[in-house]
Amino acid sequence: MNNLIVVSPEVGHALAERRAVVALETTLVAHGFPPGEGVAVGLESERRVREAGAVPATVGVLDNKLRVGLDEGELGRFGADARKVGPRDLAAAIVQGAVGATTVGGTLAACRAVGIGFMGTGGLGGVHRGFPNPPDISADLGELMRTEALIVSSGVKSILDVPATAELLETLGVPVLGFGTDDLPLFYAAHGGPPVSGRVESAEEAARVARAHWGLGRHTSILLGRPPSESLDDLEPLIERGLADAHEQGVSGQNVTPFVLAFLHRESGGRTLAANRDLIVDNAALAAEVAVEYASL
Ligand code: PSU
Ligand code: MN
Repeated sequence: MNNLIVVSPEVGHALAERRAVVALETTLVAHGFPPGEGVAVGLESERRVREAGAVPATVGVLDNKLRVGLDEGELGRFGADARKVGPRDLAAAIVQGAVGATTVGGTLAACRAVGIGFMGTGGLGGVHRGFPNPPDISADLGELMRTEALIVSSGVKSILDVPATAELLETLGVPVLGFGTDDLPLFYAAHGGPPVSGRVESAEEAARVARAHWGLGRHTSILLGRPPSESLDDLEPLIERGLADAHEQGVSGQNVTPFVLAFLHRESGGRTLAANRDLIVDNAALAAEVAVEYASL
């Protein structure tokens, strides 16, 4: 380890003893919910990870360090004015003393650096719709290609081109497992995505597949897609309006995803907000269950 990364004592001890640790991101805390509400989602995710017997390791940049494991006061600093920090942004955020909310990709980079093998999130980033000019492909995919971690999410965010993202995951050799499902969940919707590369029925089975994948010398992540318990199946028209709105207002790059999520939260009368919160904390809990199974293999 070097002095750019600070691991909390609790997470450090758990890693040293090879106990179950689950990484959580801070972009959704800072930018995935209306001001103030994201911190509650982060805290509830941590609670669910603990309840399942694992140690939460929430990741973000604070005070010139990449921090792994935050306390409540520290998590509270990840407000709407935090910088969105993907893998390319880590170094500058550290040097410049920014409050840096790490994306899935940024969080996976921390996982690789400190040896955390499990993570929970809401929905992965991927290929944006229409392969726009310039093309927009989430840096989440680049880190999935090179980080040995199993990440539980409700598939790929449905505001993206999900089939194209699934094809790219295949190209990168990233297993896409369905948790009791043959097709990838569509974030807010439980079903309707492209076929998964393999279906597992339990946390224990997912843990065994992960061990075999890494045991074969595969150095990629594994996506475990968990369908949200409550499925919102009528959102496509609203998603199209949100994307059109973003386009008309000239929103681009890292701002697209938070813009469209906020649009949906507002225009659905809070339905996507509740759904997003529930699926994030449930995914964190499942990531913890898999991590606990893995530790006992
Ligand atoms: N899942 C959610 N809400 C979010 C995200 C995931 O339920 O806000 C974030 C993650 O941090 C993910 C990021 O890495 O969206 C993808 O952003 P982009 O499309 O700009 O790569
Ligand atoms: Mn992007």
